Formats: sequence, C-alpha cells, structure tokens
Amino acid sequence: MSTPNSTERTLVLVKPDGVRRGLVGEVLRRIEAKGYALAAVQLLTASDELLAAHYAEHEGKPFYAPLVEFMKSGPVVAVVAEGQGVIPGFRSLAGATDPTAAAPGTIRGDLGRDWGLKVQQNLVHGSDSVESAEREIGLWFPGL
Ligand code: RTP
Ligand code: MG
Repeated sequence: MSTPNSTERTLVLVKPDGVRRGLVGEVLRRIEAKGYALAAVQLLTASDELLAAHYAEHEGKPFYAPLVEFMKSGPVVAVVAEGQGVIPGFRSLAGATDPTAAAPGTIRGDLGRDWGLKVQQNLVHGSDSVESAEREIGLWFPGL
C-alpha cells in the first residue's frame, strides 16, 4: 500500500480521447503543477499484447472488448510520474471513473464528456497501487 509520505512512481496514460482532443499538455501541466516530476514520457499506439497485459484484471468483464478497441483507436501518451504519494495523488487529480460523476476540479470532472458509448472514455489512466504501478511501468517502459 502507498502512504501519503512515501516517494513513489505511478503510470499515467493519456488515453486516445485525450490525445485526439489535444489535452496532453493540460494533463502534463496538472501533474507538474501539483509538484510531481515527469520521469518518462512516450507517445505510442498500444499493441493487443500490451493492452491484454495492462488490462488483465478486467478480462471477461462486459466492457473489456470495447475498452481494448478504444485504447487501440489512436496513440496514447504514457507517463511515469514521481513524487510523494503520487499514486493516490494522481487518482485524485483524475477524479471518478465516470466523467459525468467526477468532481469539478478533476481532469475527468473538468474535461470529460459522456459520449454515450459502451466504455468510459475518461481521458486518463492512473495506477491504483504500488504493485500495479511497478507492474504497469514494466509493461509500458521496459527497463525503466
Ligand atoms: P483507470 O484504470 O483507467 O485509471 O480507471 P479506473 O481505475 O477508475 O477504472 P477501472 O475500474 O480500472 O476501469 C478501467 C477503465 O475501463 C473503462 N471502464 N468502462 N462500465 C464501463 O463503461 C466502464 N467501466 C470501466 C474506463 O476507461 C476505465 O477507466
Ligand atoms: Mg483502474
């Protein structure tokens, strides 16, 4: 488990909707404005294999196939952010999974839309635990 005082790393993804809408800079700005450091940034289009590994915990859920299709629909920006409590901290910056329920002041609350689609196109991903973060960083940035 992470604690607010531990320095740690998290994996952030700006999802294809965020890249298409020109919100990469806005997401990075919010990460940096909060005081987190950018340790790595990469633009890439994810492969089936990478997404299957990244989303293994969701395999079999109704939104899994549309989620993978959405995540392959264009380039994403993968980011490793560092700082005290950055794992829960970035999830606070991101806001609730459903952009229509996310609080104002959060990335999803301020910028997210309800597109009426089968999967939440909610602009960003953030790791949810130290274990997830290290696993996901290893997938998106092998060797980092
Ligand atoms: P993330 O992993 O992207 O940071 O988001 P999260 O923890 O808030 O949400 P999670 O439960 O891990 O779900 C991963 C992503 O799957 C899509 N999703 N769509 N019912 C739906 O339409 C639905 N549920 C989940 C979202 O893109 C979510 O971020
Ligand atoms: Mg998640």
